[in-house]
Amino acid sequence: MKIESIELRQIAMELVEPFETSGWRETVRPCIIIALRSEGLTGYGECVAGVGPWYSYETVETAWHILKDFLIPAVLGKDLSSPEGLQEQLRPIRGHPMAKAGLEAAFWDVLAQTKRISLAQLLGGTKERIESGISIGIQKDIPTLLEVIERRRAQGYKRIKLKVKPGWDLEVLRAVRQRFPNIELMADANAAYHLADREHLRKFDEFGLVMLEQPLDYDDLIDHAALQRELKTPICLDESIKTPDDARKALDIGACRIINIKPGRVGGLLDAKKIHDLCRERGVPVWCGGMLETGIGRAANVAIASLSGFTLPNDISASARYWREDLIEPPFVLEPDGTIKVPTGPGLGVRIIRERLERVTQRREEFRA
Ligand code: OSB
Ligand code: MG
Repeated sequence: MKIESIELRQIAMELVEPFETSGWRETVRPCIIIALRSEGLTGYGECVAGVGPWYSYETVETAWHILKDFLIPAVLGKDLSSPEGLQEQLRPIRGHPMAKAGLEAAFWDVLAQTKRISLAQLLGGTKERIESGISIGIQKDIPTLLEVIERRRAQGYKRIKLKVKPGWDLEVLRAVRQRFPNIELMADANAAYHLADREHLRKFDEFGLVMLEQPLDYDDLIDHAALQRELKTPICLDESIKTPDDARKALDIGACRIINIKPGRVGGLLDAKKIHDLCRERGVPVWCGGMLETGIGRAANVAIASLSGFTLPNDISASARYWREDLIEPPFVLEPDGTIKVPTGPGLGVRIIRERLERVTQRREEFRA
């Protein structure tokens, strides 16, 4: 498969409601959409780097630079037949997993299209539907949060994830548990605490959370292992797991009991699958996290979440949870049983709405072999 051309588009999409975590607040979601052409087909990938270096060090600007000046020159005009082959070309370039993952995703889409199978099939997915959960940002007060949860439950979201931070945690969880004693509930701190907060974090155990996501530093494994020894609640790592080796080390030292897999964070679907395979071997549950993706990135997440080891609900909600108009057709919708259907058409299995993509494009550049 000769890579004939690659197009980068920086887009900006307005979120239907702001999204706030322990460390940042987003109202508009910029990202880079990568279109890769080969053998008369076009594959699409989404690079999830955003406005600023808050979740990780990557931003739209760094990703554009790395794609344009390093990743694209490394693969343009090359004849590559597998994601392993693509990864090999990118190996000399260190870091920048989100930039790599966006490019790799476009390649996976074309590859699946040439084989006339869905991306889910190509990845080895077996599920026809994936379980959908929702991540609810920090709200202005507790009554507002309770209303939001009520509304989301009514829409069919079964698993609720709450963003927490010091000052928006125990009291909030207590109120939520009082109102919803039996819901599947979890919390995500986005690295807002320190090991010195261990006494405070032990109090999370009283809420029966299915997991506590990334309580400590974004680069840490060691302190998480110490914390996990003291908590009943399973720790799930997000930010700290950047490679399959990180996942192996985390499991070896007991830094977590669950892993959130995000293709963007780990450099692509190939390494996301490797982490899935490792966790499955070791009996560790995984689920697919989200980065507020448009339908393009969402479709790739749905595909990887169709693998059998993704046994916990994913941060993959319906298109309407994020966008007034998604970039794809049909949009992802929540089924009455709280799941999302895995597309069966070739590649991503969704149609990209070119006019909408054009409308949200802020910068575009094309590279030809
Ligand atoms: O930590 O999981 C996270 C969104 C942006 C960056 C980081 C995270 C999140 C979410 C929302 O929690 C996931 C989603 O619904 O896409
Ligand atoms: Mg997280």
